[in-house]
Amino acid sequence: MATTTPNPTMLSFEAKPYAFSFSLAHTALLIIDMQRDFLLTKGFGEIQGGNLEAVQASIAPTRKLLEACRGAGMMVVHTREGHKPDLSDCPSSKLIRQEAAPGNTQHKLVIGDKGELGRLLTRGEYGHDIVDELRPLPGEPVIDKPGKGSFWNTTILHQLKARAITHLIVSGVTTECCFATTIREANDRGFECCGIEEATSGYNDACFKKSTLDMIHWSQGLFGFIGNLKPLLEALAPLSVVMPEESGSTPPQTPPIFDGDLTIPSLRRAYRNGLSPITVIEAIYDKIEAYQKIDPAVWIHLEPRDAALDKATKLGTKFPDRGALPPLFGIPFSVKDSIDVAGLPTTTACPPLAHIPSASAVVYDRVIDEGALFIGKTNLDQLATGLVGCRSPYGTPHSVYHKDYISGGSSSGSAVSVGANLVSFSLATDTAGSGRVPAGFNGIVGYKPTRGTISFRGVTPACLSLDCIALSTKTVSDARTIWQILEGHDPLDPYAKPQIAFERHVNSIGPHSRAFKFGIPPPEALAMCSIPTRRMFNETVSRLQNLGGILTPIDWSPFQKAGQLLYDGTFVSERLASLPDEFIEKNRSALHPVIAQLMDAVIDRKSSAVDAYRDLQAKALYTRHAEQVFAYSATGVEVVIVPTAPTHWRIDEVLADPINKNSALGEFTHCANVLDLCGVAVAAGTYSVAELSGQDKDEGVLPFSVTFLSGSRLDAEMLEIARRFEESMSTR
Ligand code: TIU
Repeated sequence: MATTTPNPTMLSFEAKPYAFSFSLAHTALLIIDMQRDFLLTKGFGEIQGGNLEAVQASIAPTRKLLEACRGAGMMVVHTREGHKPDLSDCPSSKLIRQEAAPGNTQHKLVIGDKGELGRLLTRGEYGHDIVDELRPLPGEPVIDKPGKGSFWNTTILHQLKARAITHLIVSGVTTECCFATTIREANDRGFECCGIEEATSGYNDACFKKSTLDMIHWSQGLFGFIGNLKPLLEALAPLSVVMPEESGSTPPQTPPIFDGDLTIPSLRRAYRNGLSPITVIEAIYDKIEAYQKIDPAVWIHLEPRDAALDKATKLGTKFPDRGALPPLFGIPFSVKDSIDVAGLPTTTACPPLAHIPSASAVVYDRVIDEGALFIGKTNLDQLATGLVGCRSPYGTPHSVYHKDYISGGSSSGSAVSVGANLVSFSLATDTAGSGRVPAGFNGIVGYKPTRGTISFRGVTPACLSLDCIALSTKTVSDARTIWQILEGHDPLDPYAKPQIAFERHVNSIGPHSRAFKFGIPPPEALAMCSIPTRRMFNETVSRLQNLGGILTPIDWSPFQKAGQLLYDGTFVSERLASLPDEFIEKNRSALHPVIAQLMDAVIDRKSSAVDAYRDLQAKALYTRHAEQVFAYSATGVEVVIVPTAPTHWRIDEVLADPINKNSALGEFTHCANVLDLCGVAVAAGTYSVAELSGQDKDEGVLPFSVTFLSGSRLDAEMLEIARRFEESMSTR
């Protein structure tokens, strides 16, 4: 397994009230509001009577700080204060109070009024943007905030948690206003903050700066820490990676060799050092062609090599500066063939349903916008219905570990394309386990975020109210990277959740920062698992305990009942609701026989509207019960751990008994979307085929996979625990 361990380096530098200690991987530089409106003449700040000389003094030190943090690989977040052009997000207190002051001569122009840098503090205007010296690089989040603090009505807390950030180095303007408010807000949410004296300033430094900073570190650190720039730069210096263009030397004449590692941080590093995406495309097409001989059932559509090379060439021309590449520059990916790519047929492995969309799915466009390279569309179980990978007219892919064993489905080709190292990631879907099960059977990560947090627009539904985008990746960190790019409210997706939800605090220091509580299914639920699955699941539990996990009793019944509801209830009828009327009857001969049999059984049930409402009510009740399991309380757990699948079938076993073998595989995955959970399947070692089959003569190994489940919108918490588990597996 590739090692993507974030740099665990602990750094420390002198600060008040005592040294500020932080781990690089869990720290972000936060640069507050270094906007033209606050820093330049004719901007909002000057119009309000602010002393520009004072605030401008912070630009050069902030730039030094920014360069040092970028050089060390630290996350950088920028904020901008401002409002929507219609000012609907600007409270009257902010708009009127100062202007209404008796004898006011200073606040003649207010937010939204026209100034020489554009409408004041209004998004999209020249003055609202960040000064040239501190311009954000692609991939660095820019938080647009309506308040003085950075947390009110923004997604910053979520974005920091999504990257497992617990410590903040804070800079920017103005010290007395947005800088101080942000540190106070961050402190309430559990962050350890250190403000940098030289890299912040305000409009009245003579009166306020010292007091503002003193108040932060007063009383042994009431709100946080205050340090100086120089000791921080000294602490960061040893970690600095000097970019070729910064060093002034000519870039290396021989481009770096591609080592075959397709994980995102590794490719990013190679591209920064001059690797050409053309080299990567050539190498992976060689591999794809070789793999066709091992498994010809992975792809439904493969981009021609020349077309992919052409896109790689254009990408290189579009982004000539290797120090400012978008986050997915040159990252090759595949797409499950139920997800639209404009101009290519979407088949859902069901030729009668094929159509050629004129627009691509939102998820496809997002990754393309960030520089990813599309390689092809992958095989799946027909209508995205199945967990086996044996239900497609385009052939039956097998596990990358063993030709006799199933790939899992329905995102079969997606998982194999990543598991066989043909692409870095795949965009897939997961309704009942379709992203997690095949990930488990191919030794990769299968992540199913909370439903409604990634747009499902442009995807052919399987069971629309339960469908979810899934990501197939090599590592948890890669899954997290893609998730952060894809996430966001889509007002045109009827199942989208609101953008901002209640968020829990972080535990940045002390014993709580590493501890977590987890639950597992009871022994009777695990009894159906194969011998190696049970053995390895027990080992996984011990490993989690060694990582600080506290095994905590949970109520398993909502998980079990929700799983049954999906399989035995009326939700399967929703699969028919997304198809044209009488589609099954009219196309039976063109359908995969198992799918036809399954759909006929659903039609024959003649479920009533009453049945469907009863199931919806049961779903609501079980969801409430599951919320209790993950409650933000002394009894709640952060994650529930389950084997991704109870066993691993051979292809011939599934063909002999297609429906029962399929249903058994969903024992630990069916419940997740019914209960509105998030889940991630993570590789957890291998076992010998002989242990599974009981036949000493059987050769080879198969992958074991564990799935972490957590409550609605607890993705960030879940992924960090999963990442720590994965890290422990690779450093065994
Ligand atoms: N008015 C003032 O001093 N500052 C602000 O309104 N925003 C920030 O501090 N960024």
